Amino acid sequence: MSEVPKPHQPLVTHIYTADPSAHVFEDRIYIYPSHDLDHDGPVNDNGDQYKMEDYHVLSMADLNSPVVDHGEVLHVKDVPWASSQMWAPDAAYKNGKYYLFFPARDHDGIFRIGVATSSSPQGPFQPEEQYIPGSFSIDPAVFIDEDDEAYMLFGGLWGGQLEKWQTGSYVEDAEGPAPDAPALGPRIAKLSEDMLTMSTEALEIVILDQEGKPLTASNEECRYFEGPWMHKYNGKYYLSYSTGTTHKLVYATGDNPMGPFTFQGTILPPVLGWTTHHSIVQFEDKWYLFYHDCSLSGGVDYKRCVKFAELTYNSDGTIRMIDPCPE
Ligand code: FUB
Repeated sequence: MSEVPKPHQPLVTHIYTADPSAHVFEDRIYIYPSHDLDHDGPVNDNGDQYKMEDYHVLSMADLNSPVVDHGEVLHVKDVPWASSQMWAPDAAYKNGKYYLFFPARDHDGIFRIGVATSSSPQGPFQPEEQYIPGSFSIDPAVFIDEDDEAYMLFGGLWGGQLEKWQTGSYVEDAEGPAPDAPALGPRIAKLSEDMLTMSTEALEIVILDQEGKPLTASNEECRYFEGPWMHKYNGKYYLSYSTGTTHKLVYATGDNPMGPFTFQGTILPPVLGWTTHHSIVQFEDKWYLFYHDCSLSGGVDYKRCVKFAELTYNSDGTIRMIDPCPE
């Protein structure tokens, strides 16, 4: 199956895809998305409708070449520690190997993050027997800095269970912070040299407003919800993420990957569907946003499609907001 991609159009239409993590490996653009299932099961705030069971890898030689679906590269039945819900993955390259990082529920229903390896960016990927020790919640995003230090960001509210880990252990009925308290931030940890474990504690990233005060939990226009992504542009670190309940992709900037970050603004306003989730990648001399919406299914929240758009910066390093429906 191959289709030539166009900006703001589904990259592929033969399967439902979401949560695109894009990388340039071996001079091609590789996209590691979630693979949404078509089903009639329950829909709720716990995210039970996101019932994904496997991953496909997509790639293209450039933005004017057909998209190739490399097929199923990992299935939940092949992951000993996982039971269900293979949500947003990411991939990384180090030590001559490709690593697929992915969240799934363990056999107790708790989201954990696992890793699988391959000699090729196309997969297939061989999972580790156990999830990454000490991992929890969802949406891993791996950032490798210019000094080769690898970091894993992760975390998502509600169905992603981040609220349940505020004490450092899993508390089933834990609530989020009070409205005027600092919002929960994504977590970040350094990865070990072999990329299979966290070599530091998973610290919470603090996101400040323009006055230097932590964003509060009630500030749903700006505060972190899920889907972290980190990239570096002109020596600055950019942390971008979804605001969840207000359905935007926004970003903050900082001088250190561990934070703090200062909120800057919106990258993509709401698109069709509840979730919004993205990645940002440089290919040759341009930057691109990969994102999803639900246009392929006419608006069914759990039947999504991956798209791309060019991303540009102002001379001060701020990101120009992208119009998801250009004329
Ligand atoms: O695809 C399942 C979940 O929906 C992801 O993990 C979230 O980021 C949201 O896109």
